[in-house]
Amino acid sequence: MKFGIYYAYWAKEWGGDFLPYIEKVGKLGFDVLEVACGAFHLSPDSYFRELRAAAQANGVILSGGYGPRPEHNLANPDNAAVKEAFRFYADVFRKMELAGIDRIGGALYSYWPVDFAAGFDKRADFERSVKNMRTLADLAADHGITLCMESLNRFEGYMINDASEDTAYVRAVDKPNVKAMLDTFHMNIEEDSVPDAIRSTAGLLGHFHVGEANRRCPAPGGRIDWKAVGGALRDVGYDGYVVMEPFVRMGGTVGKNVSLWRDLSCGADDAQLDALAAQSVHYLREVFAE
Ligand SMILES: [Mn+2]
Repeated sequence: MKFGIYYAYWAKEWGGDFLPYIEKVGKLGFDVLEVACGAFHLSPDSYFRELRAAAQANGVILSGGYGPRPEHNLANPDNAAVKEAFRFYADVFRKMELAGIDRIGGALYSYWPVDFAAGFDKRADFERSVKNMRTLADLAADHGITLCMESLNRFEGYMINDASEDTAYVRAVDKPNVKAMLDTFHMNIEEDSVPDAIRSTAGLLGHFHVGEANRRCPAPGGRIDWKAVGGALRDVGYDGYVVMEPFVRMGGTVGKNVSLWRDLSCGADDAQLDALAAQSVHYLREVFAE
C-alpha cells in the first residue's frame, strides 16, 4: 500500500496549481499526492508534462479525484449533455496520461454535491449511469486509466451510499478498469461494520480514502479503528493507495462543498497543518503494518 493526501487539505478553491504540493507532500512523508481533475481543461498540455516531471523528481506518485459538476452527470437523461461530458472526460484522461496519473476516484457515476431538492429517480438514473459508464470506461482504457466509484454518504449522494451498492454498480458495469472506492468518513455514517464493508469489496476495490469521522487527519484516539481498517485492507490483498482527505479549514468553495462551518484546524497555521499531516501518515503506516 502507498500512502497519500489530497491537496485540498491546504486549499480553499478546487483546481489551482498542484506543482508546489508535490515537493511538500514528499517531504512530509507521503508517497502519493491526489489532485483535482475538474479544472484540467483550463491548463495546456505542457502543464501536465511539468507535473509528471516534478512528481518523478520528487519520488511522488499522482492520483486524481473529481466530484463531477452537474453538466458531467452520467445519469442525465439528456443524451447531448452526456456526449459533452464524454468530450470533457476524454480531454481529462488524455491530460492525466501526460501527467502520469493512472486512476481517478469520486462520484463519477453521478454528480456532486447532489441537489436533493431537484428530485431524482434512483432506478432510472442507475441504469443510465451504468450504460454511460461502460462508454466512459472505454475512453479511460485508451489512456490506461482506472475509474473508481466512490461510495458517498446519504447527505452527499443517492446512487451509491455503501459498499453493497458500490459493488453492485461495479458488477453491473462489468469493465476491468471500473472499480469500487471507499472512504472511512462516509463509511462511518453508512456501514454496520467498516472492516466487513471493506472485506465485501474483495477483488473490486480500486481506491481508498481515509479520514476521521469529522474529516480530521487519522490519529490515535479517534472514532475510527485504524488497526481494523488496515487489517481488512490486508485481508482483501489491497495494494493500491490509501489517501487521506482531511478538511479542517473553513472557507471558499471547498469549505462550502464539504459543509465545513467551524474551524476544525483550531486556528492552525500552515506549518502546524503540515506537522499534523506528517504525524498522521507516520501513524497510519505504523498501525496498518501491525
Ligand atoms: Mn473521499
